[in-house]
Amino acid sequence: MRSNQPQTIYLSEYQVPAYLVDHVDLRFELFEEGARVHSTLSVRRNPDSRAASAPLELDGDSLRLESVALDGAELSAADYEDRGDQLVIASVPEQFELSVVTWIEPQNNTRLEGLYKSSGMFCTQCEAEGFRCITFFPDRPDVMARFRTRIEADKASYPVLLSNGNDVDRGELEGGRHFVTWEDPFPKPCYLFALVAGDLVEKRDTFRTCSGRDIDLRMYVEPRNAEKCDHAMDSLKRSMSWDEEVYGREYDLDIFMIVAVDDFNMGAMENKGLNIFNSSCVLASQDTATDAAFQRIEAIVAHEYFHNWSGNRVTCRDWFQLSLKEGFTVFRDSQFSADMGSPTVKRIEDVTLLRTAQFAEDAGPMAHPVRPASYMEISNFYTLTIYEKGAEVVRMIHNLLGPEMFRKGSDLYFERHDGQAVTTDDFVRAMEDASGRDLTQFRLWYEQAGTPVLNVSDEFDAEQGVYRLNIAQHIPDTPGQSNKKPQHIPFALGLLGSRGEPLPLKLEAGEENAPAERVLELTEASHTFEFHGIGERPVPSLLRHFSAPVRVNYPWSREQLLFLMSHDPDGFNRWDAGQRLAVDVIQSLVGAPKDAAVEPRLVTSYRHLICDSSLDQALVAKMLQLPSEAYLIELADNADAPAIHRARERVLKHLAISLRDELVACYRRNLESGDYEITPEAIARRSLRNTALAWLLVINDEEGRELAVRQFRSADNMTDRMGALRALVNSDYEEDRNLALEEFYQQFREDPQVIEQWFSVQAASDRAGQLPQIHALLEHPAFDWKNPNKVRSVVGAFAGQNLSAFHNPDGSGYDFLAEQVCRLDDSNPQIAARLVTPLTRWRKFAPEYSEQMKAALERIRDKDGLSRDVYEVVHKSLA
Ligand code: 0A1
Ligand code: ZN
Repeated sequence: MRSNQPQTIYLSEYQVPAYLVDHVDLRFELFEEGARVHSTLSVRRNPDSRAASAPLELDGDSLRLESVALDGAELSAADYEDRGDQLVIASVPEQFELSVVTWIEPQNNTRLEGLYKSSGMFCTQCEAEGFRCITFFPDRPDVMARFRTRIEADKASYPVLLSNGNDVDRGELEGGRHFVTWEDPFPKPCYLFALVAGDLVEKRDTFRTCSGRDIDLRMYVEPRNAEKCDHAMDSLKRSMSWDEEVYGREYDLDIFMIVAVDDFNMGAMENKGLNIFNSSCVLASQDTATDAAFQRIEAIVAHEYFHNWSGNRVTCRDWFQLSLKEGFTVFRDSQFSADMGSPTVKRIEDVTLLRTAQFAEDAGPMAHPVRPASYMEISNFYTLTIYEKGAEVVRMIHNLLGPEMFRKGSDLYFERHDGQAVTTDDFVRAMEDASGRDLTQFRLWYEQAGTPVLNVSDEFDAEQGVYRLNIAQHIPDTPGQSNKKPQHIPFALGLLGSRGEPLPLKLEAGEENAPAERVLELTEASHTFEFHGIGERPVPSLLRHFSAPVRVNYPWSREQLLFLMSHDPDGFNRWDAGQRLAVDVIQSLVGAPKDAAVEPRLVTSYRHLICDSSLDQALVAKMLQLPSEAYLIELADNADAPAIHRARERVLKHLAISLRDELVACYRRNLESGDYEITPEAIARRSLRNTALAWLLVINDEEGRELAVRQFRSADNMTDRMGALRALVNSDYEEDRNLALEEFYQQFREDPQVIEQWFSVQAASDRAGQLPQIHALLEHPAFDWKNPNKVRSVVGAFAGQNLSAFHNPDGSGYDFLAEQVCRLDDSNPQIAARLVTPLTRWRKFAPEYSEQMKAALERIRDKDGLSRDVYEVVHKSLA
């Protein structure tokens, strides 16, 4: 059994493996009542290991050991020790073959790690430590082996049998069974192993690589999903050609397969040649997927494909290096998405996620560096810090080196480390060696946790014509880290004159041809920069494109923000100025008397955005989104979530009332006439008309109601149908809301991915998602505790998005979450540990909330037999 005695693992204690595995021969006998796994490992002592006579230790988890043989001779129980989580053989030769037979029960595997069943098919999830749930093995990424896998199963129930690499043999067996053998020529860590067996339909396509090889592309899905593959397949082909063009990376096997499964803990998995996806991250049709889902699918398909180089060909030495593959691959997929659509909009989306969720993580009890120094349960470290902040760190290297040097660096990295398991330091060294730049101080981004804070002040010396900018940085303490060193921060900026014109940034008097944008490199605790030849006090445009993942404090006046909203040449900063203004206005109304005035200039600026159709409509669609409650809470101290919710609602209603006619006009102007398209322009049109609808319904506008009902009934795509449904659900039109929800359910009851959306639109709404209604959703026949997507769409959406209900002052929201976490802890600890997150932020909230949140955490802590996953999160949060 899995050990629940949590043990901390330290990077500083890393040792090379004592034994290496060159080859793995696997044979799976799959049955309804379980699976027998025959494994033969070709093992040799690692010449680089100093542990000369170390025992052989193989990891295992929830395995029934049937037999062990060494070089063909069966071992007796006295020759080895089965410790449950390890198989230990004290004495082994220099080189040998070890054969192990284990029995596992995939049909009872609710953790969804290792081999399990989902909707009747067998599938695997081995990252990070799932392979040990299949057979005994040195389950660590620096042991790389060639795999040969034979799968045997009943032919009628499981006609499709897949694993990594190429299929090299197949045939019939007695009793209606059959087999297929797969061989993967590339050595890989066992976390990249995959197996699928099921009754699936196959969709095929091909891709011709830059060197003229034809790659067989195959998607495997349940028959009912056969029509939902085109978007993922097109995204895959776009990713393959983008990676050739931008990174010079060609695909290496002859086959590339994607499988969709309904029960999956995460989004998708990059197993070599056989990517496995959560159905919600790969299946799409106009009728069932929103624009956001189409874009997410394109990004995730690209992400998993890009891992073939950044992760598979060059992998991680140990799990502390996780961001080596994840940070780099997220950076690559965000570059790809920017190239496929609107770069500014993509940047806004990435930064919104980073500032709302990663900054909160970095300021909370689970804060850790991009390269953590310790962990208890590695599954808890698939975090926004590893992924999103890790990507920002790579983005900063890209910006410091410039695109050409960065490409030289990535070429060198891939060439130097192909087939190896390496560290983030190896990545940075390749960048240094290719570019000649010294990134010694930059490496602190990998070592120090916490979001740097930049305090910026300025002064204008009219006499000298000098504008001075003072920038001081400090990094807040985080668990186990204090007194941090200054980091190397690229800080992009521009200065605007009073007519909005960009001013040349002369760092020395008389400098010729000075640029209008510069990237200042901050390396000290504080700097002062002088800009010469400035005739009047300029408006600074700071941290353009969000050039570093930091918080900037500068005493903006509302006047300056309004000015930047309409004049900043950097689209990202135009949006950011709008966000800062809206934050300022909302914050000033938190706890204010009911009749306190809403800043009239906010209305004027939004009117301008709504009415001026010459503006970039994709940017306008983003600028009209008010900062989320989650972001406002992240920015607050002693947060009072219901008060923040009320203040935000007040601003929203005020804007909607003041701009009512403009909203109706905007809705009509953006009505679709032609066919459904997923271009940035069409997405912006749908976003604008659905925002207009949502705002109109917030103020119970009768015309808005009619438009919403009509759109709901006549929509030819899910974005519009969901836009109308969400607007009705968040309105006071209770009858229309219930009718729409019922109609929607009846129309899509057979489609689990759509029903997930139906659950979450209710659970996230303060109207439809109060606790009694949430309980009703959990009792709904379509709800399933074993399906992580359903759990996320009800429990996760309630605690993560329906913030005024979750933070009900009576504490009922916290009790509810604690109860669901305890319930899930036994069946799926990974999901349970992720669900705890909202409670871990207890220190952020005002005492009347935080005390009750803490008490809920303590109840979870006291549960009998708590999993290691939840133990780590809860104990660190209470420490
Ligand atoms: N490597 C995958 C994500 C992933 C991570 C962990 C998993 O199980 C604990 C599953 C998938 C990716 O980055 O896409
Ligand atoms: Zn990844």
